[in-house]
Order: sequence, then structure tokens, then C-alpha cells
Amino acid sequence: PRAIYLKDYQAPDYWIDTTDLTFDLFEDHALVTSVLGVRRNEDHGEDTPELTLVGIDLELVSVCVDDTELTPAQYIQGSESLTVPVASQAFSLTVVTRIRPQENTSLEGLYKSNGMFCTQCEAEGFRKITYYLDRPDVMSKFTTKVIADKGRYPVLLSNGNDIARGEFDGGRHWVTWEDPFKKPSYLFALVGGDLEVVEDTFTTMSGKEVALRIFTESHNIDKCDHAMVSLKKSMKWDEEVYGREYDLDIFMIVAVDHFNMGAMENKGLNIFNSSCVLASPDTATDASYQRVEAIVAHEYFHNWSGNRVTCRDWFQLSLKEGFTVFRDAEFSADMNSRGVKRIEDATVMKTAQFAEDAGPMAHPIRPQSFIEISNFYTLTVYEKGCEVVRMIQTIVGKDNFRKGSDLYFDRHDGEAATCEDFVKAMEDASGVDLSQFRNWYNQAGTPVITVTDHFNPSSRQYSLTIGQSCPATPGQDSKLPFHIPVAIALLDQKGQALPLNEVGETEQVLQVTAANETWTFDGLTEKPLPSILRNFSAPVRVNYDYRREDLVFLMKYDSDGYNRWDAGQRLATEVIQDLVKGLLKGEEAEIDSKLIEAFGVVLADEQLDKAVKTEMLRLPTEASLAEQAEEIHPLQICEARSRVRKAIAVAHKNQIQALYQTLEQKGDYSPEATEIAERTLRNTCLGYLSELEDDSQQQLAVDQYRSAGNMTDLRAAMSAVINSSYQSQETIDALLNDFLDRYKNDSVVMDSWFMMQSASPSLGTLEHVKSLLEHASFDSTSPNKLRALLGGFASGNMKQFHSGSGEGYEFLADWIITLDKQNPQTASRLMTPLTRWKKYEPVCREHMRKALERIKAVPDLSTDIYEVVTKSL
Ligand code: BAL
Ligand code: ZN
Repeated sequence: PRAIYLKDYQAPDYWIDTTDLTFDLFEDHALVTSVLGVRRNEDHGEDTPELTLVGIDLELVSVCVDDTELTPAQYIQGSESLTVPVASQAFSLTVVTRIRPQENTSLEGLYKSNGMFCTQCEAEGFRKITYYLDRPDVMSKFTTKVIADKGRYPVLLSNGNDIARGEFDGGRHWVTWEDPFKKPSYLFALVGGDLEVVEDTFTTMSGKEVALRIFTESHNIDKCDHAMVSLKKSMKWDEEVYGREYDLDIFMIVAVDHFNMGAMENKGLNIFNSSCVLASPDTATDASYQRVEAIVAHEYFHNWSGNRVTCRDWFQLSLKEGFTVFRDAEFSADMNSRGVKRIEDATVMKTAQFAEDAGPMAHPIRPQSFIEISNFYTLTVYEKGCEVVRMIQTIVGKDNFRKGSDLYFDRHDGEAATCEDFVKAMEDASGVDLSQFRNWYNQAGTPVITVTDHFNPSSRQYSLTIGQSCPATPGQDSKLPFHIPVAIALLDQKGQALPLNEVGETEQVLQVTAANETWTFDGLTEKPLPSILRNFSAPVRVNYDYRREDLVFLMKYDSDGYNRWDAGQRLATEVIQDLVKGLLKGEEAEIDSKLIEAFGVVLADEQLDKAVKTEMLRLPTEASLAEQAEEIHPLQICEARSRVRKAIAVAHKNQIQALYQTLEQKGDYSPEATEIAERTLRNTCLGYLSELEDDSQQQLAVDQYRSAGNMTDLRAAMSAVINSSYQSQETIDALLNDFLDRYKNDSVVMDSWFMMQSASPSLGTLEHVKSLLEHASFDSTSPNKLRALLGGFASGNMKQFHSGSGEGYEFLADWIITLDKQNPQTASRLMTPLTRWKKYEPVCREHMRKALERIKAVPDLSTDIYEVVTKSL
């Protein structure tokens, strides 16, 4: 496999103005007839070189140019291409291919899931449907006729509006769909199945009525209401906040069980992983409700940021993904707790994206090369891409940002654009120079800002010096300075933020552009405590030498919710790191009482917003501790963190118990933010109480399981029971069996049944995970099940995955090798934990390396696995 480079981009030699497709769907194959209106790209001169289309796993039936059928001698069929001779500037090309959706286990292109035909074409799946110029800068008007057996597939869908339908003899029927908007092939979609529908309408800001339809298998039809409400909220929000109106007469969502991604924004016909659309109080947790809302919004927002304005090439992926994640993050913040949303997003960045930036696959949000684009649907492109867009908003200001967004959509509507186009629009609309800011698009790695300060009592001046650096990443040894917006405040000894200018503002965004620079603040009577990077104003690490009492102080007084939380995380991380060091030396290190006391203060603070309080009561995750370690000692991290959790529970038992009791749930379930906050806080208390070796506390979780009126409380209780070292195996088995009995027919809920077990440090041993592979509800063709069981174990269960002498790694490697033949995208994602091998202590490191070497030695690896394994080793 060879890498392709951004610098080599060239516009195509041909355009495809129209694409007329006919799908004849049968039980063992499908016939695809594609009629393309092809036109020479005039910018490339009058020459008419051959036309080469790409195609994979296609059986070619016939090729016609205009009305003449070509003989095999007249075209060249390569292993993944079809080259036809060209005699004129514009012509029609008709290609008939036979494909086998029933045998397509990669879940790219056209495939079957639970008897339903469906598609996934982003990024390069369309080439598994027919020969095409399968690249996003080729935009075409699509018409799609779908023909299938009416009894088995009463519902036949594609993009746009249905313009005709009819029946054939023999029980077959057909529907023709026409999409009036030009689109690239990756936005094509088709669905054929026996589906039920929930319908609603939305009236747009110009008064147009849009039909909204959500399709699922009949047994899930009662779980679509939340997605429908979320869709309508999204449509309204995009009108109000971005001035964007929906453009077709119909918007459809289809839920599919077997899906590699979360969801896909195909024009007018979004296809969703069932887990991201279905929700009912009895089957979905609060987190799932919020996830459904966020993903429905994300896919809907793509209609403008992605579909109306798409990407020129896949190096520009963050153009649509970073911007759309930013849009959905702001939507979720408006719908729920803004403070908690920021903490959650910063946690993902600091735990997982920083790890990606420090690993072998590190890449800028606009990569400069790739072997397999599927490997670049990453936290960097999505989440860091979102943070880069957020920084632009911080730098140019909210009003200018909206002007820039309007200008971007006006300028590029109907086009395939670049990240540069986006930045330019922001620059032109705001008048702010973003030249240096562009380094965020070119350079990988997480910048580090090092802050030092000095107070001069005689001049009453306080100075802050900020230095920046960025570690080397693969292919980028040295970096240019970034333009980093660093929001700060200065707190006096009472915890009040001091005015920083004549108008009395207490927060200032420092525009850090140099490698080292000093800011001076006048008229201070005492040395303040700086609150740095408020609201996580940039995706960077902060080095400042906070004393532990400073962190406790910030936890109490910082008016910025994010920094208040972050101070607690820093303190807890330091305390746990001390314990890890002690464990490695075989010493009994004491847990710093400052942390235990600080948690007591948080528990007692009745003014604190419950949602923020919950976040502040969470210890840093094992993944976060690993990310911040110089060298990862997984078992010691788990042990140290567990000890601190227990110590908090023991020290504050009465307070936690009282809080748990006062938060008792009443009434029917609602996914409303204040209720979610209460449930989350209560279940966080339950988690702590379950750390206690005390029968009555252990019984609490069992009682909650028995009385739970919604999935959130049920799952929290179940997790508390199975993660406790004081519950009997009998109790654990009884609950697991009860859960199974209730939910064995609900595939999405069963994912959580697998995941809770595989990610449990006590229950989820390798043996147990292996036994679950044999379970009747496990399905190795389902990415959701694989992620639940294998991902839960390898990414979510640090203790068991890293126990023993590398057996966990061998087990994962075996699965990756098997899955690579079946579904390379899913295999590649599951491999991530192994790719971080260099950061582990020597014994783990060596075993992980060996597992990777074994994968690498397998012949005929997919490009997905080949790229990740070779870059990792
Ligand atoms: N475009 C792939 C799925 C998503 O990001 O919405
Ligand atoms: Zn997206």
C-alpha cells in the first residue's frame, strides 16, 4: 500500500453532471445500472485522455459509451478500476455491475443488516457499488430507482424526493428518488427493508413544511420519539443560531443495527447506528439520551456544513467534521448544562485526543498524507478540529464568527471547499489576521504552555510569562509557534477575580503567539493566584507550579466551572501519582488528606450546581492517569485510584449517604437537564458507597437495581454491584441473569450487558470475556457487539487487559487478524490500545510489541491495519 499526499491534489479530468442509478435487488445479488453524464473538465484543456473510474469487488456486466456497447477489448478492467476510451468532450457512460450485498461484511458500500438493504459510502464505499469517480470534488445530480420484492422490502428509500413508484408482475415494486442538489458519491444512500415509520413535520423559517420520518424495525418503533424531538430542536436551533434552513421537502432517518460509525449524514436520508437513535426510559440511560440528541443534531447540521458545502478532498475532512462537532457541541450546551458539556469535551480531549497526539498515528487536523482515509476519522480531526473552530470564535469574537460562517456558506454553497476557504471567510468577515493561527491546521501534537509569574510589591506589578513548545510528532521534528488564545483571571486571597482593565473586566484572553512572552498587570496589592486556560480556551497542556493548597483554593473559589473542576483533577492526579510511585517502591504511601478534605467540601457545598458537583466528585479516569504518566504502570494506576476512591468513601460515608437519600427519584422519567443532574449525582454517590465493606451499603445497590424505574438507575446499580469486591458471585449472577431475561431481545441494551462485564475490573477477566464470546446474544458481525466486548475489555478494563503475561494482547491480536478479513474498519479501531505500547512499562511494552509484530506478519493485510501497524512499530 502507498501513501497519498495532500500536496499532490489535482482536480479531476472529468466531471459527472448526472448520475442515474437503477438497483435491482435480489436475495443473492444486486444488479446496478449506472448511467453517467460525463463532461471533460475544461480547465484541463481540449485533450480527452481516457476516463478511469474506481471500483472494488464488482462483477462487470456491460459498458456502453453513448449508445454503443463496448467489447472487452475496448476497455481496461484493472483490479480496482475501469478505464474507457473517450472520443468527445461530453458523453453518456452506462455501466452494469453485479454486486453481492449479502456477502459484504465490511459494511462499506451496499450490504445487508438484519435482512435490510442499506449503504455506507463515506469515505470510499461508493466504489463498492459501481465504477465511479469516487472523490468528494466530483458532485453530481443523482436519480435512483430501487426495485425489490414488495413483500420483503416494502420500504425503498434513497436521497431526495420520491418522484414515482409502481409495481411489476411477480411481486416486485419500484420507487424512483430524485435529489435536486448536486452531491458527491459519499453522500449517496439507499435503504430497502420491512420498516415501520414515525412521522412528524417541521415548518421552516420561510414557512415551508418538511416531512420528517424515522424508520426502524417494528419492535423498535416506540423508541423513536426522542430522536424526533431532537431533530426538530436541531432544525430550529440551526435557523436561530446559524440562519440555516432545511432545503428538501423530506428528511429521513433510518436505524440500522450493523453499522461501522455512529451515523451518516447522507443527503435527506441519514442512516444511523441503532444505538444512536433509539431511546426509551426503560432502555436508554441519560447519557444515551444526550448522545442521541447530539448525534441527531450533528448529522442534521451536516446538511449545511458538509453537504451543501462539502470537502474538496479527504485531507479537508476536518472542514466539515470539526465545524459540525463545534456546532453540535454548542447545540448540546444550549439544550443541557453548558458547564458540564465543556468539562465532558475537555475530558475527551485531554484523555484520548492528547494520547492520540502523543502516539504513532499523530496527525494535524488536516493530515498531509494517509494510506487509508478510514483511519483518519479520529479524535484529532473531529474533536481537536472542533477546538480549532472554537478558538477561531474566541479570537474573532462571536458576532464576527457568525458573519464568517454566513460568508463561508454564501461563497461556497454547492461547492467542494477546503479548510483554507473556511479560515479565509473568517478572516475576511472579521478583519482579524489568522496567518499564524493556520499552524493549527498544519502541525500535529499537543502544545504545552509553561506559565511563570512574579509579583513586585514595591511597583505593585504582577507579571505572567507564557512560553510555548510542542513535542515532536512523526514526520514533524520542530514546530512553529501556535497562536493560542489563553483565557485567564487573577484571584485575590478571598477568591475574588480582580479587575484586569479600566472597564473592570475580570477575565482576559491573552493572545499567545510568541515562543515566550510576558504580560504585566498593574496596581495589585498582593500576589494573586492565576486561573489559567479558563473554559479550556485552547487544546493545550498547562504547566504552572500550583501548590496543592492553591488547587484546593481554586476548587473552592474559581468562578470558571471548567477550571474549578480541573483544579480538583490536578490535585487528585498528583495524589494518585504519589501512590503509584509508592506502590512501585513497595512502600505504603499515605493518601494526602488535602484531597480527601477537598472532596468533603465539594460534597457539602449546597450552592454548587449538581451537574458540576458530580463532575467534581469524579476521580480522573485510569485512561487520564495513564495519559499523564511518564511511563504507564497499569496495575499500579488501577490499585492507586481504587484506594483513593475507597478512602473518599470511608471518610465521607455519612455525607454521601445523606446526599444519596435526599436525591431519591420521584415521578416519571424525563431526560431533562435538572433531572439528569440529580440522577447522575445520586448514582455517583452509589458508586462511592459500593466501595464500602459494609453489608447495608452493598444492599443499597441491589435494592436500587430491584426498584429502578429507568435504565439510568438500573445500569448504575448493576455496575455498582458487578464492580464491587464485596458482592457475592451469587448476587452478581442473579442480577446479570435478570438483566438478560428482561433485555435479551433488545440488541442495543444487550451491548451494555456485554460492556458492563468486559469493562469490570473484577468480573471482566480474559476467561470471562472469552466465555461471553460464546453467548447466544453475541454477534461477531456486529461492530457494536465487538466494540462492547472487545473494546470494553481492551480500552475500558485497564486492570484485566494488562494482567498476566500478555495473554490479553494476544487475544486482541487474534481477533484483529480475524476481523481484518471481515471488517477492516472495525478491526483497525479496536487495535488502538496496542498502538500505545511505547509508553508502557517494559514488560507490558514488550508483550504489546510482540502482539503487533504478529499482526504485521500476516499476509495481505487490509490497508487499514497495514497503516496502523506499520506506523506503530
Ligand atoms: N461523516 C461521518 C459520520 C459523521 O461524522 O457524521
Ligand atoms: Zn460528522
